[in-house]
Amino acid sequence: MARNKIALIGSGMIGGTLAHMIGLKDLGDVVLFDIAEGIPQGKGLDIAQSSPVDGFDSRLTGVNDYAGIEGADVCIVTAGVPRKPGMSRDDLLGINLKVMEQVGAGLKKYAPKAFVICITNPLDAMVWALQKFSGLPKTHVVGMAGVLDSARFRYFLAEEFKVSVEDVTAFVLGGHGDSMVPMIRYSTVSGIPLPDLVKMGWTSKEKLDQIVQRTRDGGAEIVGLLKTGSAYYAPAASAIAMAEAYLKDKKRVLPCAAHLSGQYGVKGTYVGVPVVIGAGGVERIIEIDLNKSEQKMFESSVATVQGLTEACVKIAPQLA
Ligand code: A3D
Repeated sequence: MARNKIALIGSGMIGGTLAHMIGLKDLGDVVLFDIAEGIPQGKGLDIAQSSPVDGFDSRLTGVNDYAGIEGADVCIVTAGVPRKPGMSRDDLLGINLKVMEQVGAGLKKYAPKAFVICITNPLDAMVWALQKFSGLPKTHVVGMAGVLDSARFRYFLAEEFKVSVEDVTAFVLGGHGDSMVPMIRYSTVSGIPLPDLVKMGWTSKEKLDQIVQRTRDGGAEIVGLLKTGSAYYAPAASAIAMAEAYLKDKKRVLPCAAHLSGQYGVKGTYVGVPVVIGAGGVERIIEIDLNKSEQKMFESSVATVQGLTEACVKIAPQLA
């Protein structure tokens, strides 16, 4: 059986980390693509030289031509620019939209059957544009944000409760940005919902509110510390979980930016919701019950995302 081919469109901080993780997990052969000459080739060679030490057989190559991604099973897109301190994700819209147009054309020509995971910010608008530019099925173009936002939430909660991160489940709905909606009611420690843990005295409502806010600001906290770019280890790990769910038909339930066609009362927008990922791509969108305040937060998050997609249409009217 042929090995899986995983194409990484963008070989910067996240792209390089993805390539290394794919090697360590032996998920398949990797093609790193970038417009910067030498970067994908250099990173590919460096990681390949670690393979005898770590004992993996993934082949890693670097290319500057989309022909190199031909026939990829999975494409993970990080091409574009990241934030600098003081910038919001939305400030990246104009420049990264142009990048999505090029990536979309490359995917359409060389990898029309791939499962595509977009990471480029502003995430929900970029994945929406990428699906339109590429023309790939909506089930096969998805955005990574919810897995990362939930992981941040889980990490902070595990720290607060002094329990293993493995026993904390959490998820975050809505757009990737300040309007994301961490779902307190649906987040648990081994099945015990957070509101019950407040009643049990494990934490206070105020502390929980602080954790929610820190989760919302999770990306900015790291940008502020790094000063020259944004987070890359946890974003890469999150995208790998999605790729693995597809390649191994795991049918994992993960929060992802998925195309809504009426679910949650939303049509034609990509936004973060829980989905099932398996060999069919996004196989199911899970509609959970929202209470009034969650519904309100979700709607305002959707409105923010729709504002960004409208801004995309102003720049690229063919997206309308
Ligand atoms: P960085 O290290 O700058 O890598 C981006 C790479 O894209 C660079 O190597 C560029 O040369 C390359 N590139 C630029 N233009 C093109 C193009 N037209 N075609 C192909 N490659 C191109 O950034 P990064 O890896 O740290 O971040 C990548 C993206 O992910 C940014 O937009 C970030 O904002 C975003 N990001 C998203 C999340 C989410 O949770 C959604 C988290 C962290 C970063």
